[in-house]
Amino acid sequence: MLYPQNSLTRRMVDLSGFWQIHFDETQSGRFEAGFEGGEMIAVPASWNDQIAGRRDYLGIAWYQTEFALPWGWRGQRIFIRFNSVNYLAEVWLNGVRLGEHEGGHLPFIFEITDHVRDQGNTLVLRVDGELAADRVPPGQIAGKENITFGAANFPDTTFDFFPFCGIQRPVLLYCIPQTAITDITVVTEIDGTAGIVSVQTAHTPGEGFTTRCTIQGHSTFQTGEGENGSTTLSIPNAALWSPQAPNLYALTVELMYDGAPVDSYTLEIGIRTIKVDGDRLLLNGEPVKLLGFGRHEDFPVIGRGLMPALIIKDYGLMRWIGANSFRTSHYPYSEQMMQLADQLGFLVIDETPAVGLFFQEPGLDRRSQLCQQYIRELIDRDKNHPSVIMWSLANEPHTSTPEARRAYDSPNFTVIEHSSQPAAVEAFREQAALARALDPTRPITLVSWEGAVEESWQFVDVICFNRYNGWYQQSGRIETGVQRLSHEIDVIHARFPGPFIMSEFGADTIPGHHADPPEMFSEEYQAELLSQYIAMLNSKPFVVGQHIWNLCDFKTAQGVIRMGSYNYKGIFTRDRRPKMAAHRVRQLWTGQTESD
Ligand code: GCB
Repeated sequence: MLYPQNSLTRRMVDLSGFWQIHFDETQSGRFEAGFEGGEMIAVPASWNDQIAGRRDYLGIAWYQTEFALPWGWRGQRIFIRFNSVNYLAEVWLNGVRLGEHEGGHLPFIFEITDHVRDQGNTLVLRVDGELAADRVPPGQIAGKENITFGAANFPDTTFDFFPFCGIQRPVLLYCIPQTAITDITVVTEIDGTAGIVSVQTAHTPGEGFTTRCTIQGHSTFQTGEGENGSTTLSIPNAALWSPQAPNLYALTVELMYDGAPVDSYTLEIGIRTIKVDGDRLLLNGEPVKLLGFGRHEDFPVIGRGLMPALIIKDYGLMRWIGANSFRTSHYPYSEQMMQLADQLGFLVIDETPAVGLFFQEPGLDRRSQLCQQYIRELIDRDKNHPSVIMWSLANEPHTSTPEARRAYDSPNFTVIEHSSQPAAVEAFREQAALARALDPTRPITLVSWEGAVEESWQFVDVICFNRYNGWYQQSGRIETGVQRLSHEIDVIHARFPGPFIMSEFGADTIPGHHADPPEMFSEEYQAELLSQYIAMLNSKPFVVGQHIWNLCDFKTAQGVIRMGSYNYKGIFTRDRRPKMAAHRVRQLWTGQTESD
């Protein structure tokens, strides 16, 4: 999927601004053609903390805006693109239903060429933010104990972040030529000092078209027998892409007719390889270690809405602390975040919105289909980013059987046969195969807290493990917790050899709360816990990554383990001020002290 852009042949305008919203608690209204008397709402941004009294509203809301067709677009093909609407969106233009899309965080597009007027267009969305057991991420099963937290949450999520709703990323209106480039897929290899760039292109069907691909002075043609083509460019003495030197090349694809370009699209690409070799993760043939974070798109007032300044701020914080990597926990991040990862040189574990899954409860078929849809949409969206080095199929699905859990929780981590539920194994077998078929070039992972009883790890290339010893377990006893964890990691590695990433570890910390000796929730405790984890992880050669949970404090549902409905495991506060641990981690990761 190509991000809209302005070029010689393409135009794009952003419909962000003040729209109207009508909350439809009783679900009685049909407002396909528009409505009177709504409230004002800023798009993009979640509605929850923006509109007074709507923080916990997760029902139906109708959005509307008006727009005119920009001058000169008539005669082109015209589309509307929603970068992210959470959770389910149904869309109408001038009363004509365009379609619907399920799942927040991934873009969707409708062609509106035949429905758009020159002026006075009314765009209407019905957004459904309800949590339900057959959605992904799922809500609770009615009448059952909360599968993740034991005690009830409000709103009743199965995951540990606030279920913000609404139009959370820009809505773009764009036009392309009648016959246009519709897709580009880039794969890079390294041959000695040359970069080998394979480009596959697709265009709308048409006779007599050829495609030209150019990278800074190197160009090749693929002659168009049909709408799909491929070509390979060799770049001598290529400047490779890496965190130390995020070199990018502009690849321009032109669709030619009668010797002249009728469409042109430019993509920033990076020449790099990513491979698993035994216990190592190799970037451009060299071992690489990931230092970084799990994060959230989360900020006061805007909720999960796109805020470009916050993206810059967070990359600045990650740079300062010596991070080179992050995981898009627990859903795909904005396309702007991904573009900057390419430009700034961050290594990204790109995660689908599958979090808090369960496999015995009703709705499994729907949930599994949605997971597959998300894998397709994510790879389609992000396949050309050099920063994306791995696909994460899910975070913390609840996979083990109760018997396996009981045996594993013993001092020696006893692993019994068939430790995962068969339905979970089947689901991840299929998902892993799908991801590999769609992208054979990148490793895949599954992020789990289950430990060596996670049978679905057999399908992935890299183990990503979340664990909170010294916090949820061995509370108050950091050393005991880290020792036990060290042993557990060895047990996991013996069962699932290969590169291992500690994808979450941390401790909730109230900024300004101090204790000596360190005590849970104090700044000292967080700094000490992270130091001991990092030392232990550094001692194991197969550990290729350490991602602290979390970069910043973030909003959650209400529940007894979340004071003020925040997760306080950030090493920066929600408004991005450093806690003591931020300085400690910076010292450990960069060797620099506060005064440097
Ligand atoms: C986890 C989850 C993450 C939570 C974290 C915590 O394992 O993956 O979403 O926020 O634990 O702090 O409990």
